[in-house]
Amino acid sequence: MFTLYSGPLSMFGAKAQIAALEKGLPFELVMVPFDADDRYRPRHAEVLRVNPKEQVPVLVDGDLDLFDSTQIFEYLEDLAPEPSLWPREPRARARARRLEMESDEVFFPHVVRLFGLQDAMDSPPAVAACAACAQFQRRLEEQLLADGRDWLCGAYGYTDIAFYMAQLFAERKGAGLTDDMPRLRAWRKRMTQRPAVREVAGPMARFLHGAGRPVPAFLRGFVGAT
Ligand SMILES: N[C@@H](CCC(=O)N[C@@H](CS)C(=O)NCC(=O)O)C(=O)O
Repeated sequence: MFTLYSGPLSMFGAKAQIAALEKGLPFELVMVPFDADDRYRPRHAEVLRVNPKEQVPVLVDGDLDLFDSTQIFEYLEDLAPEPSLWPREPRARARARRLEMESDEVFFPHVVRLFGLQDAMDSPPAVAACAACAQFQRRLEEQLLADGRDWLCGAYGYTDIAFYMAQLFAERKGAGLTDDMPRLRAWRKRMTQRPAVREVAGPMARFLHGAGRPVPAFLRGFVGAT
């Protein structure tokens, strides 16, 4: 049994938590403090001990300390190879890993830029960040979900988990899915129906609601709002 340190609005922690639930692995979840200014203060002692970047998620399994959601994915995959959450074929696997990385490191940074621009969504940097998000999402809509495919990289897996969390935050910050992305909307609905995803997205929606923050429309069912 390992311990996973995450935060109530940690999109990277949520990735790791969903994956652990999908694998059916027993674990203890520790939510680190998170203040009204969206800062992880005070830092949890275990997060400080394990991660020089002082970020969640952190996983502690006996004498093994890990940080970074993608590193945690790899450990979970080795711990519980079934159900596999990466494609088996090497090129398909490489492509899935590439998109998982792009979701975190190409798409999500545009969303992060919007965090500080919520009162200036008409400003050139905000417009550019929204355009970059739309371009990325359109690529998935047109290329990956074509031909009736249900998941981004073949079977359901880590890439779906990573992009679900990244787009959830894009939605919160004004760069969400648009009406011309019906396949991504259907994919998101499929994602939101998965028990592992519900177990993580539900508390996140309720945390937002409890803090008086907007809840994305596709998550409002979790808080009983319309
Ligand atoms: N690449 C890392 C990113 C982790 C990350 O940015 N974590 C955020 C929460 S979602 C955090 O702890 N931020 C606190 C800070 O940077 O001060 C991963 O995949 O785990």
